[in-house]
Amino acid sequence: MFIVFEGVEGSGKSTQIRLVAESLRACGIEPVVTREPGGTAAGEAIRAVALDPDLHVDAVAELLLMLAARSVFVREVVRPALAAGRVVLSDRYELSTFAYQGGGRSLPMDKVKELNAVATGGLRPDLCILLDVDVEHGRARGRWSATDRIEGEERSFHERVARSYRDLARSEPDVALIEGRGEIQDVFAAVWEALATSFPETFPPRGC
Ligand code: Z5A
Repeated sequence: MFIVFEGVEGSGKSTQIRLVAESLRACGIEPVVTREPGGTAAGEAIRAVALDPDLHVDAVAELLLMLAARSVFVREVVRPALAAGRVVLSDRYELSTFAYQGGGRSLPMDKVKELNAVATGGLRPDLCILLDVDVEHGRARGRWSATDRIEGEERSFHERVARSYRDLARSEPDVALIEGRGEIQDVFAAVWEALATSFPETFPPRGC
């Protein structure tokens, strides 16, 4: 089972993945926890280039870097884990590309999706948990420091990303839009409920 967490910076993806992973462990399931771009040695090297604030990377190059990392990620991490029957929890996947490169950079969405399908070989998540937090709220959580090139983009870029995510929640299949502004444990309860509604055998409604 392939579960992806998405949202703007500071939306709480890493926090919620940690809580879901802990609850799965209590149920005797050890998930594969990973992230994009990254998750493999090549992916982490590509991430370093893609996010380096000292490098000039144009929008198309940025898209292709994300997809290069994704191709390795799908083949080296996700497919083998799914073949072994594991639950994969990933911090970001293709919706990030649609929102940041399609929405934020205004690259043509049909081409972005076409190229993405080449990178993924058509592998889609079973469920995408999209944490809905507005840009200011995410930044106010404090981790934001503009140390990566994309984080350092102007406010209007991040507003386009946030709008694009909300559009994608309506247009893409298998996306659960979760209000991300509440207390961590309240957000977690909503995340778990969405997982339990779709896959009650793996995510028992009352936990383990
Ligand atoms: N990117 C792209 O452009 N295209 C692509 O295809 C892909 C990625 C795959 C990777 O960043 C960058 O790559 C990203 C998009 C781009 N750039 N931007 N911008 P990343 O995923 O590594 O970093 P991030 O999205 O900026 O992650 P983050 O800041 O770590 O956010 P998070 O994981 O969603 O949040 P968190 O670490 O769980 O929480 C942040 C803080 O808030 C932390 O102190 C928590 O304790 C706190 N927190 C969390 N939840 C709450 C609640 N509910 N209340 C209060 N405080 C909370």
